[in-house]
Amino acid sequence: MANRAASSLLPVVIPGGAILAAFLVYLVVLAISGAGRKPEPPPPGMVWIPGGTFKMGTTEFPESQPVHTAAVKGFWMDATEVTNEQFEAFVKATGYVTIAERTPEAKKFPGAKPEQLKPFSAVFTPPAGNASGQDFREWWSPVYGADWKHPDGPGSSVAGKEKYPVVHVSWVDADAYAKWAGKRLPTEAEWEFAARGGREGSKYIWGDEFRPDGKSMANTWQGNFPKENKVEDGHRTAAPVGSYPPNGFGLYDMAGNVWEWCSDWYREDYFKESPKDNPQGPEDPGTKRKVQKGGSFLCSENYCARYKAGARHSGEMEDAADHIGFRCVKDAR
Ligand SMILES: [Cu+2]
Repeated sequence: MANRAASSLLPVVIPGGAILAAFLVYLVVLAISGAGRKPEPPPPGMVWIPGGTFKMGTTEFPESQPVHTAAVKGFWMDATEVTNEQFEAFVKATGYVTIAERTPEAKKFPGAKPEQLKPFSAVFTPPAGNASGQDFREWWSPVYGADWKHPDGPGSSVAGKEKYPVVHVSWVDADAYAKWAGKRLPTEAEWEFAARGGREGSKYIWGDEFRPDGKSMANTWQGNFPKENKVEDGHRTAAPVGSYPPNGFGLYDMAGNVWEWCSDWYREDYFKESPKDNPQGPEDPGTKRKVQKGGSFLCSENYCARYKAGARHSGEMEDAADHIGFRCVKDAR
C-alpha cells in the first residue's frame, strides 16, 4: 500500500525539483517495502520466508527446552510437503531407488535370518483390542514390500494419490530428492521459524485453541491413541497436501499430516547450547539420527502431541514409515 501511495504522487507533476523529490520518495518507499523480500520470481510452488529472530522450542516437551532465541535468514520454502507426483518425477528422471525398496544389509540387522532380509518399511497398524497401548511394537509393523509406491504394502498403490505427501522416504531419500531439485532440506531452525508463521509463543502454529470455532486446523489423531481414532478431522491417515488452512507465511501442513525431515543431526539436549545465529544442528553425534518436525496424523493429545509449535522428534537417517515425509527449501540467489 505504501507503494501505491507513492506512485499516486507521480502523476502530480509539479515543475522543477518537486518531480525529482517525488521520485526520490518513490525510490525510498520501494526500498523500504522491498526489505527482506527477494525481487526474483518465486520458484514454482515455493513461498518466501522473510527470515528473522524468534523464540525457538517450547516448554511443553523436555527435548524442546530451553526455549531460546534463534535467528534465520530469508529463504524459499515449498508451500506443501513433497507429493507422490513430485517424487515420481524425480524417480523417473534419475532411476533412484529408495532405501525402503533396497534389500537390507545383513550387517545392519544382526540376528536377522537371510529370508528376513527383504525390502520393508514401517506401517502403522491399529493394535489389537487386548494390547497394552503402551508399547510401540504393538502398532508399528515392518511390512515387506511397503514403499513410497505401495504405502500400505503389497497390493496398495499411489494411483489417485498424486497430491498426497510422499511417505516411506528416509532422510537419505529426501536429501537425494532435494539435491536433484536444486534445493536442500531445511535446518530445524528454518523449519520451526517458518512453521510459526510470524506468531510469537502460541501453543499451536495457528493460535492457542486446538479447534477454533470447531474447525480442524491440522491432520492429527483425535481420540485415545493408539486404539481409538475418531477421525474428527476427516482423515484417518495422510491427507492430500493443503487440505487444511495455511499458516501465516502461506505454508500448508506445518503441523500434522506427516513428519518432515530436517538437515540437522538430532541431539535431545542441543537447545542448551545451540548458537543464536542460523543454528545448523550439533556435530554428528554418531547416532545417525536426524531431526523431524511437525508431527503427523498419528499425533494425539493423549500420547505424543508433537503437532504443537516448537515440538521436535527424530529418526535414524535410513528409517522410513508411512507417516514420514519432507519438504525442501532453497536459498535466494
Ligand atoms: Cu506423534
